[in-house]
Amino acid sequence: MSIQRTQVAIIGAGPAGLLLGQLLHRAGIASVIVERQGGEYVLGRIRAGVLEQTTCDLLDEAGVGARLHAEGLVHGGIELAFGGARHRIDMHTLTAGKHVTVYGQTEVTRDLMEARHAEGLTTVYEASDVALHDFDGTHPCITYTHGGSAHTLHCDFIAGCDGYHGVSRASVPEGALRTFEKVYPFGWLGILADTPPVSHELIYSNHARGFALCSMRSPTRTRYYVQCPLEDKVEQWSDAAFWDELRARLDPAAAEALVTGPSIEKSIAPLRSFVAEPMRFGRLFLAGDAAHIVPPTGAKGLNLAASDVRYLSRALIEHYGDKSSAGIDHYSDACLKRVWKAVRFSWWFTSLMHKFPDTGEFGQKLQQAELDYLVHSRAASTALAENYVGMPFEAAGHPV
Ligand code: RFL
Ligand code: PHB
Repeated sequence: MSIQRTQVAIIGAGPAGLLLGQLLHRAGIASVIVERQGGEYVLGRIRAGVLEQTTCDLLDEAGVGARLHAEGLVHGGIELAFGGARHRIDMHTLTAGKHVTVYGQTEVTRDLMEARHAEGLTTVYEASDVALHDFDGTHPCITYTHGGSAHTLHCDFIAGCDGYHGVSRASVPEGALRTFEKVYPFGWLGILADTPPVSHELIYSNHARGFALCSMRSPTRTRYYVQCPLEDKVEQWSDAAFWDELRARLDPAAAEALVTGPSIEKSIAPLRSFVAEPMRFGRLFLAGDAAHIVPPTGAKGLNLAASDVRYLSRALIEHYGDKSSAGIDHYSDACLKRVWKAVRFSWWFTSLMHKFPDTGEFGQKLQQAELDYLVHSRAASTALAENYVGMPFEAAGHPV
């Protein structure tokens, strides 16, 4: 049995936990990260690929932006495919010069892990039975099992960065939490392949057979998705079946240009919108997927995790530096304002682009009318572009 102490105990070594640890370290605040899985397992999860400018800025602030700037692909637009043609949304022009960067979550996680390792900071991988205690008082702690023995970590604060299925949100007493949820009646089947991207920008396709997305990780590695029934199992989908289905959902020019190859990874993700309120309980803060989930259509999941971490790191730095609790007290409200904007955008974009089993031809006609309006109205295109590149933060740290 070992007993240790740190300032901030972080549960979860995903992008939220690692980024928080790095930002705190640079401000001289000590943290220990406790993670259920091994490091290689965390790196093996293929997830998000699009970073907002504010996320890139935060990675710079954390001192891990070098490879992102060298290898990240700057995108000033996206393409919407429907009715057999593609239409470009020029985000760069519509948002007065903003863009997104295509850089995989795996790479973000790797950069953060390496920086943490280089600084000699503690991450406990393969920790089991993590439990949170006394976060409603002034002396919280967490307990866990590692290497067959029991450990207690005393701390000032606990950051619950342990994702949707984590222990942190589940530790909050019933009745203290309100949850809001929408489950979508389909999933995304995704594959990763070493093939050149079909287009130099992302293609979001609305098709009578269902939604498709052509994304990428580099000029030689693609990440493609097709909407699939929730019941589908990954084993049912051969590579050939995936490529046929993707090709069928693209406009003729893209279908013709599509280069196929063996998949490196293939997985199915369900789509869900979920928010837990509030995001703070005494000395416990929830951040990232532990507090909220969005369907991936708007590419907001990872960016929201970064935005929570931005607020939380600033709040804790203010607490230790200025002895002020203003940031801590404002944390939940500040995050949730931004979270709900991303939840709305992701829901809207999902609703516009997917085939819904229950809305029938009427629903499809409405989607076609809205898509046509969207690509021909500067006002509507601007609303999409503004949300896609990410909402700005106000100077005072409060979201617009
Ligand atoms: P993560 O990445 O889930 O990390 C949480 C970490 O906590 C660990 N953990 C525990 N550790 C200790 N004790 C416990 N009891 C624990 N329980 C869990 C986990 O092992 C894990 O390492 O959450 P974080 O850091 O908040 O980051 C959020 C992002 O990962 C997430 O928002 C995005 O990846 C969402 N998402 C996508 N977002 C996009 O923007 N574009 C995408 O294409 C996209 N695809 C996805 C996704 C999320 C998926 N999930 C969660 C199933 C595809 C999938 C499959
Ligand atoms: C991805 O590259 O994995 C990706 C890109 C954009 C999205 C979702 C996923 O909206």
